[in-house]
Amino acid sequence: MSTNVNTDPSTTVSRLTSAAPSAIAVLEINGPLALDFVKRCWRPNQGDSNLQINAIRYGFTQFDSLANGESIVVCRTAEHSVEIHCHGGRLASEAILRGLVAGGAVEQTVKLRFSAQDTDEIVSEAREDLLLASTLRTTAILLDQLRGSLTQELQWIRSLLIERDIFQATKRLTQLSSRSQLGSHLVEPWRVVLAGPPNSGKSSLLNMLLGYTRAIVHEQAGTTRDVLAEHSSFDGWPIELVDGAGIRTATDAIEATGIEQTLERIASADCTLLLVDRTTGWTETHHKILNHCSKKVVLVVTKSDLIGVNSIELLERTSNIPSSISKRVETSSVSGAGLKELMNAVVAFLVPQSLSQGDPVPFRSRHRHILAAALDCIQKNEIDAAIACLQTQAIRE
Ligand SMILES: Nc1nc2c(ncn2[C@@H]2O[C@H](COP(=O)(O)OP(=O)(O)OP(=O)(O)O)[C@@H](O)[C@H]2O)c(=O)[nH]1
Ligand SMILES: [Mg+2]
Repeated sequence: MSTNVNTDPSTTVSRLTSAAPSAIAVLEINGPLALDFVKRCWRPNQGDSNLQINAIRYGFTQFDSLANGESIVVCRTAEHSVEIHCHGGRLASEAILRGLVAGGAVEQTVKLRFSAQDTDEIVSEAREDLLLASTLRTTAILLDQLRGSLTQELQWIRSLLIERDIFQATKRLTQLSSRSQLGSHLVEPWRVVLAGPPNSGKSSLLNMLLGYTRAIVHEQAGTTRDVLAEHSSFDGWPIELVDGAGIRTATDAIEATGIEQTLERIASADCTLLLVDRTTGWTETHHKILNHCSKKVVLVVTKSDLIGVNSIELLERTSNIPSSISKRVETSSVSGAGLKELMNAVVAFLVPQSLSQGDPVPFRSRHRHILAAALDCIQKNEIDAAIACLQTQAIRE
């Protein structure tokens, strides 16, 4: 395909798969001239270049560019629609997309592509977020919303309001709102920060939880200085684990900066794992860290392999651990003891409600605002306004 051809606004090309590198990327060409576009840039490995609907064909790209000779699979999915499946590396798919644009097609963002395809905005949003979901569990929840769970629930609540069944409508709206927190983490991970004095075992625990050595572990106190963040999942929920500098009076300016950054992360964390080394016990530093924790805290007594007594009991008897820390777990990064229990405690904290297959979940801030607005109207006894909040137009952006 030669470059600098006049742009044809009726032919669009979109990337249907995530921009993140993956095994395979899928591009879609749409429009009355889609077939011509594909025929100009594709050389079949055998046979002619006729494309029957739903037939899968193999071949190579033929552009006047670096994308020339790339192995691709071509499938005409409808009269005016053709998919190109290519290697999923960012540059390989980008080169083909650029080749098509240079040939005159117009690039369409995936958001616009999905909006054009779906009559329901929530379905488009679920389709978009599915590209970014990182676990099977969150993928399944988004698939439920793609199949209409949230839309149907909003319609159902709306019909309850029309019938003036305010009690049931409020109950269902409240239940839906209670899933907002969970819904906001289907793509964005929960942030879990490991905090404690130097040498309490933060980096060792990070490595154990990740299942590979990410952070340097050393007996010298003050080993970690930079903040380290890695993505993982606990029981299918996306988690970002953060390790940082041990909290103490800094010995130099670099360590002071690291401690400052770690305290900032603690303050904004969804959950803090407050580590107490069982050989040193609870200290004033733990109180200081606790003052920075804005949300949930799990007390983790580390190095349980070192002494044979129940250190949590010992700790509770000998120190003034605030009773506000209700979750306490004992772990060993040597034996792996307590890790499963710790992960369960974190999940129980972050995802307190249970979810069944097909349950509706508000997963965008737009949905949360609609629910809040509807509940607010009901509280003011403005039922028609609440109905208006939930009607289809309001569900669209
Ligand atoms: N026996 C035993 N030793 C541990 C355990 N966890 C950590 N250690 C040891 O404790 C020392 C400090 O461990 P780190 O994981 O580097 O501690 P840290 O909290 O990250 O320390 P800083 O980065 O200096 O703040 C190392 O010598 C580890 O081998 C454990 O569960 N059991
Ligand atoms: Mg460390």
